[in-house]
Amino acid sequence: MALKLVTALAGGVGAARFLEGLIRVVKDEEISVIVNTGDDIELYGLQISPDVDIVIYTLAGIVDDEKGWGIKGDTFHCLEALQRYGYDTWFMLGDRDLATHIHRTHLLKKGFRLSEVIDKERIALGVKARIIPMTNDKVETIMVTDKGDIHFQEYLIKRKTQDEVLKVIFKGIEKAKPAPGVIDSIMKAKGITICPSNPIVSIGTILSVPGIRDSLRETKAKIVGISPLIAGAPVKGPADKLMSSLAMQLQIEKEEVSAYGVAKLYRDFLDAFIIDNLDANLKEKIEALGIKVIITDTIMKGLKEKMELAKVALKAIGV
Ligand code: FO1
Repeated sequence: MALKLVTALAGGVGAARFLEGLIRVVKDEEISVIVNTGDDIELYGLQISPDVDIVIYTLAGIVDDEKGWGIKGDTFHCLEALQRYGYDTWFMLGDRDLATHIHRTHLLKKGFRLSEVIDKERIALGVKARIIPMTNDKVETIMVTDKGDIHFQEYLIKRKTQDEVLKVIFKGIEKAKPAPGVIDSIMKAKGITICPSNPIVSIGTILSVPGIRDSLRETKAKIVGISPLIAGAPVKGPADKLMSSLAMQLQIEKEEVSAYGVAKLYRDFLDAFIIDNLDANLKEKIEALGIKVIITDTIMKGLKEKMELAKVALKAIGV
């Protein structure tokens, strides 16, 4: 594999927004993105990889900017028709988006591996950055809740995070192998960024694939994280809620549901951590973990802010 300059670990919307800035300040061919696939779900016989699609659609410039997922201007005729057949259509699959899932499922059935399918998808959509799933094996993020075991997408979208989460299981993770290129892109990168994604069900899932966390500890590349929490809350998603419910297992205190708590979860491999101006008071505490802290504006309102944040991250890893 040709050496890439920057490798990013990514979940969905937050990561994609950061990467939109990154591809504008470093050549996109020089970027490898390792994406969470624990959120993947099969619906209507189709294989859906939401985080991968969010990253690819965003970098291809076709994402629905407002929602952060799906395709800009998409229609939902197919879903409406499925509803008439009696399907519970809680997962909003647009007509154009469905083409991606049909294509992916078709190729997987023909025997291509997920990483090969994703490579074809990003090339067809004109994305030059390399997009790699964390694994080609099936891993499912299951929320163990007071109402039973629920797939992550069902917990997030259908049930709107209303259930109390007792535990998170990454079903299949013990046997999962990093996809081709994952370990190499960590070991051979000049620098690594941990995108502002959910530390439990996005980055946490990637880190749980056997071998990935060890390679982050071993690589000579500098590693910078961007806090997904600002003043204790995420821009999007249930990161704070999950950190609070799972505090004991994560070995953090409930009061540590903050950029500090996230830094603690990554302390064994992080060189530097970017936190928001609003969290400047956490600097000393995080530095006491042995992590360099950079304080800046991390709210990515527009392209300018995304590029500024990417520049700060690149400086931190010496690229
Ligand atoms: N997120 C929602 O909040 N509601 C949806 O109906 C929904 C559908 C959807 C379809 C395709 C896709 O690629 C993503 C979709 N997402 C939807 C986003 C996604 O479920 C989550 O944001 C991520 O999995 C969390 O990273």
